[in-house]
Amino acid sequence: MLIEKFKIEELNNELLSDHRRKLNAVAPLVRNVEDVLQKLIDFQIAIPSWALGAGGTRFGRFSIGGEPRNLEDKIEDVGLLHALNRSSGAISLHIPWDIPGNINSIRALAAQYGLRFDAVNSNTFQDQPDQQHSYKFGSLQHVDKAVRQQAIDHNIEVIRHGIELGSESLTVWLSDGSCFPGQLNFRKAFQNTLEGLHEIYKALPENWKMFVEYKAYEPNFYSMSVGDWGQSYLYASKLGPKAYTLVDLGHHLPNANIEQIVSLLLMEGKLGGFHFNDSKYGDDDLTVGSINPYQLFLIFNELVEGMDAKGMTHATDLGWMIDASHNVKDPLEDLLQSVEAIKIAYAQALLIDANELADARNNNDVVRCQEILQDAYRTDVRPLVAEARLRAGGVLRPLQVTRQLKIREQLIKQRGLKTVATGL
Ligand code: AFD
Ligand code: MN
Ligand code: MN
Repeated sequence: MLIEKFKIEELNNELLSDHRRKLNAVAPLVRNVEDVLQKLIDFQIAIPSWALGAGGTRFGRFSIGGEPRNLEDKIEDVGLLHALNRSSGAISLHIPWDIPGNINSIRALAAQYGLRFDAVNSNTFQDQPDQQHSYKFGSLQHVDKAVRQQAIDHNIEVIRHGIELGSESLTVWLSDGSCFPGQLNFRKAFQNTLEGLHEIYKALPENWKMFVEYKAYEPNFYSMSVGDWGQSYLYASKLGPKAYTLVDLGHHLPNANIEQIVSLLLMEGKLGGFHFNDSKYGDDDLTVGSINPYQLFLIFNELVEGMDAKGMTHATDLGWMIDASHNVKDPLEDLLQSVEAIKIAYAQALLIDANELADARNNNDVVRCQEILQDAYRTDVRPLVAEARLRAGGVLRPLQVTRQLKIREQLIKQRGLKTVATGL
């Protein structure tokens, strides 16, 4: 669904005076407002192809209606998000859920919406109907070499698809592990996994990155073969300079200090990117910023400070992606909320004066340290985020517009009420 330029302007015009009033209140509080706005304009967050329909839970799945039926529809949905917020200019595909039929027309369709292809994701956590060996007892860690080889071959095939699409990274998330004590030899599982990752690593093109994603538990409940950042870091270090750790915000045990993990991985040059979401208990895949926006802000504070210390480019030197699932909200609205939450946290982190914070730290002025952080966090930066969106050609209020234009109703008319996306 394309939204015409004039429509966007018309919608913005009605809100412009209200926007200006709010912007004028916050802009003078920001030291380097033009620089902040440019950074916000540049910052793009990739949308995963599996987040555009109703994910459901293991108990059930409730249709939203008008869900994408195929890869073309998924690209169209991300294109719509990007037209509204100008911050979702990339899509991340899961193979084999989203194998492009005609690569040229898929590339042309994405280009039409101004989208690029972000990391490609492999899948060795499910058995496919035509698959020879089962992943029931793991993939790269498996005791049987034939199963391991099948998983390696699959990942190499995913890289091949990625090359055709113009992706530049592979994300490997392994559901491997064990459900019961004694089931696995930890060392052998690690060594097998490392060996397999090595084979995959060798197939990466020169300019590619490999992201090794960790997860504390689920679907295995006793051990995971890449269970935490330490294990991921170990694999990434042994693999070589193209391998990095990927942090999914929902993949830690409760109360983990994620911002500290982020800071140290960044310091070591081994932080590859993010899967943003939010959670209360586990891998809940909730809307970014819906449960713990302060934690998100603290993470961005470490990112901005750590990337600046290394002279990195915020927008492009790490992989930024959402990884969420939707049970009760319209996925398009949910994703707009997530992107907005990320940009708000980023904008707040950009407000922090690193020198001032360093000075407070050096004087052991703990109170001032907290004040500096919370001053930034409690600044309403929403008008800045909206201004960046406006300048980039987006709409001032994406959520409001989605409802005004009755996007979901239109999609239901176009696609039907009971459609299910591939992979869901
Ligand atoms: C998993 C991981 C991961 C994977 C996805 C598949 O977070 O990134 O690709 O779900 O649906 O929990
Ligand atoms: Mn993830
Ligand atoms: Mn997850």
